[in-house]
Amino acid sequence: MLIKPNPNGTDRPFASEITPREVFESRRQFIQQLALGTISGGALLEMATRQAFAQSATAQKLVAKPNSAYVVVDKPTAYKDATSYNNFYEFGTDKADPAKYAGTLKPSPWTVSIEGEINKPQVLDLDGLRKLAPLEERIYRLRCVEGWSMVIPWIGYSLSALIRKVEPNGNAKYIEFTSLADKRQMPGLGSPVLDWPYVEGLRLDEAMHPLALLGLGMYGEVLPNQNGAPVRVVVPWKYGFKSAKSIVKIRFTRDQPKTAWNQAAAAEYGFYSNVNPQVDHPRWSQASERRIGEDSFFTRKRKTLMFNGYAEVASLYTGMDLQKFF
Ligand SMILES: Nc1nc2c(c(=O)[nH]1)N[C@H]1C(S)=C(S)[C@@H](COP(=O)(O)O)O[C@H]1N2
Ligand SMILES: [Mo]
Repeated sequence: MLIKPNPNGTDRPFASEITPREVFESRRQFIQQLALGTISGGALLEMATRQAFAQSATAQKLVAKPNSAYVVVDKPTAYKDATSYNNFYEFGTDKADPAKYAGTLKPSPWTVSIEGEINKPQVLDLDGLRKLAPLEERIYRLRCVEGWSMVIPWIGYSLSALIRKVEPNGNAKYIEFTSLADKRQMPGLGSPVLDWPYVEGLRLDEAMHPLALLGLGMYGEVLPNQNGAPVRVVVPWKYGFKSAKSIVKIRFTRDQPKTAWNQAAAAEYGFYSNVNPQVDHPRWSQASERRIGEDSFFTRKRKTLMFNGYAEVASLYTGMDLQKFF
């Protein structure tokens, strides 16, 4: 995000304002079916997987029940795109680097240490994490601060289930997530682009919102390494960088965590980083976005929605100046 002067890219000129008929028709049909309720979450996933020719033959399947409360109107991004256009700086800063180099990450065995202002500190292994709550499939939009977005069928459960299990005490106001930082597994750590390890955080009430997800899989399988195997956070109403990958530590704190991107450039990446089309990044607009997979010559950019379209989180920020607390 600090690499290119404008990662959002210059807008391409549009040869035509008209969407090709085929694209328009299929989109209209899709939306009609959604409106009629003839497409279920499961069917949406099936469509996503059908697009996903390149889905790994070896990846472990992960069974999850589609949660129809968390389905978006937009078509899921093709698996191939979601797994080959990534930000995971521990493996390099190019979008293609994580898919190329994350093969050295060992997602098993894995443990997450849960510490800080809680009554029940503990270390959970993968089995413990997968059994902590019923696995759900939820289709979420993910909007990167750089100006692109995807739609991904995640597998996991509300982070609140884990939080309740460890019993935060009265001092716990924030929650901090730390990603793995192991030079032997992560070639990108050699570059000082961020102060490793990658750290992210939320206010505790944000983390308790049912939308905040502890992610263990996507597209019916365990997380691919480049997407943050074996466990990550997914906070769909915030810019993508709030969703830390490959986490090894969850710490409950009194004070606001020092997060990696905020430490690197506080004027550009605030602690809250809620998706907000009205608050521009100092170097580019946040008013619209490019949907990965749609970026053909004819495709117009999409308007970015407040809280990435997740208006139900607005009450978390009542009375806050969202220009100031960006
Ligand atoms: N540990 C770690 N987590 C990370 C990042 C990173 O570089 N390192 N990049 C973030 C950014 S900027 C985005 S947009 C999302 C991308 O997630 P995806 O590759 O699964 O789409 O991961 C986030 N989580
Ligand atoms: Mo991002």
